[in-house]
Amino acid sequence: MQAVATNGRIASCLLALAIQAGALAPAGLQAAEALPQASEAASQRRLLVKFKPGASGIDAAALPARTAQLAISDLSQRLPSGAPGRPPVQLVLQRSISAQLHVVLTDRGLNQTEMLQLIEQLQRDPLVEYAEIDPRIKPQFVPNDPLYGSRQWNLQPPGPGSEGGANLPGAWDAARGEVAPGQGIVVAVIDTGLRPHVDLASRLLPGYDFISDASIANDLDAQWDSDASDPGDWISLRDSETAEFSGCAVSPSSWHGTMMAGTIAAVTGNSLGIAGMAPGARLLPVRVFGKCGGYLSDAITGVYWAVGLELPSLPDPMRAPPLNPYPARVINLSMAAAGSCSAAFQEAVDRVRARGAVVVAATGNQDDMQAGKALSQPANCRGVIAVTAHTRRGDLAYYANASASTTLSAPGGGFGINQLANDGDSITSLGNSGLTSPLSDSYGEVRGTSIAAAHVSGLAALLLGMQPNLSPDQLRVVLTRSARAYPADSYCQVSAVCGAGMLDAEAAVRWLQANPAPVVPPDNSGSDQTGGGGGGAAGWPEWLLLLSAVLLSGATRRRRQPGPGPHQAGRQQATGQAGGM
Ligand SMILES: [Ca+2]
Ligand SMILES: [Ca+2]
Repeated sequence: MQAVATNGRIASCLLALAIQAGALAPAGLQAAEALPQASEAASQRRLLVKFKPGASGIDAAALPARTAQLAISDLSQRLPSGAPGRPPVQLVLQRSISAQLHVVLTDRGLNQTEMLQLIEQLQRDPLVEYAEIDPRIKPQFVPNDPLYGSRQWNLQPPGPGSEGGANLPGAWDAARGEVAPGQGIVVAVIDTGLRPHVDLASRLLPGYDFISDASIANDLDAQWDSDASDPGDWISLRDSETAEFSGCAVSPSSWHGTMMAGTIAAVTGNSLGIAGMAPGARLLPVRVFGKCGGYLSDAITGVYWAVGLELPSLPDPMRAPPLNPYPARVINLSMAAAGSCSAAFQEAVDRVRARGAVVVAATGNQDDMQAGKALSQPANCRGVIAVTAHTRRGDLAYYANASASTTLSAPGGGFGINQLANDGDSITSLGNSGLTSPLSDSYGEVRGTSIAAAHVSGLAALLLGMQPNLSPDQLRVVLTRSARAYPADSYCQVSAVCGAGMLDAEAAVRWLQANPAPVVPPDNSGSDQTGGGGGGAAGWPEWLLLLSAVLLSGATRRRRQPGPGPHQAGRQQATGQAGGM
């Protein structure tokens, strides 16, 4: 492919991996039940009335409806007359629940004050044991996916010790309506491809494999083909000794794309595994990374295809793919390369934004304890939603790049800059047990700005499902205006490099409901991003394209640095410290 020869090779390193050492044990898990929640109806007609035992001769088990009707009618007659000018309230039996307990309707709608007055009058009747409002109860959507309750702190409402949760339950309820949150919205996962995980498969659309280099692709089919499944991206010791993969870290397969996809839109409510943020969204797998990463040119090509742009016809063997019939509204770029935004990446961002797609990117994992690390590309391209990562406690994650042009933060897991007590939990998502080629479905732990970006993509899909005509800039306004303040005295609260705040799904949904036509301020259109279009990395012998997630701890190997890029790629072995793994 000519484009490859003219493009700098983006040697990738998996700064970022995930452990999938088998399914999490279900011990201690519980399926959540729907929780009743009273609504605030403006006008009410329904109440419950229970007569005392023996009252009015209505104790018979086989209760004639007529008897209950008469008892309610008599009760109605005994009510004091209403306020001056208002006729007394008449009561009508709606149905009986038991011999003594009845659902009763008033003859007209009563406001809250009137209803409470009526209940007080009824309570004073010598034959009434109790009377109360028959409230409207809405089920609160609580996923029955077993790991939701036990492992997915990242989706839970914030609380003491878990200040960083993205607060999904209220968002799901408010966004739900008659359809699943995110329904009708396509999210492109520009990544390593996806596994047809049982907790994901029904959400997958037909994708495409844009890896143009056979050794990177690590598959048996053509360069560029319609199979976007992830065959694994492991680097063996032998691989690392070849010229092709020189400088690449020895690592098992990452299943990186599958992890991102699980957080965005895992099958939810199927009593299995995890819940996804936008259960109604569809996932478009666009495979651009394989062994040791991939080329910028392939990534950009995948982005163009994902939004439905026609690609130029190409000489064999790179046959032009068919037009994507499922254009994405959300482009998830959980990747990072050193340097300022390349001209080609900026152009891609501009073109897909012009088609109405929102571009979400990870700020990068510099993987050290330093604060104030500059954003990687493409997070530093103009118009991109740049997502840094925070921990369960709401601390800036130690590995996360963050600067003045960060848009906001989302759960990324791991320890934070301040190393708070009881912090450090990772994010649970989907994986595969295969260390090289895929074996069986698994659930694994991940941390990084990659998975933080996936959270923002998930919420973007949920919001677009509510209001599909939102522009990328309007969506940025919703996300930033609704972001939750960082915890008091946290690094981000005092440093101003973490963007607008922490992702808050319920706040975003409610903000959008209150502001259905968000106004985009001139300084909030994405033009405040730094580094755009500079092509500053052009002179580098090699770039690093990082799949920005981090593997859990164990023996650490440091990747040899191929260039002056600041990114260290440490990857570590599974230790099994994540419960049940
Ligand atoms: Ca292929
Ligand atoms: Ca599930």
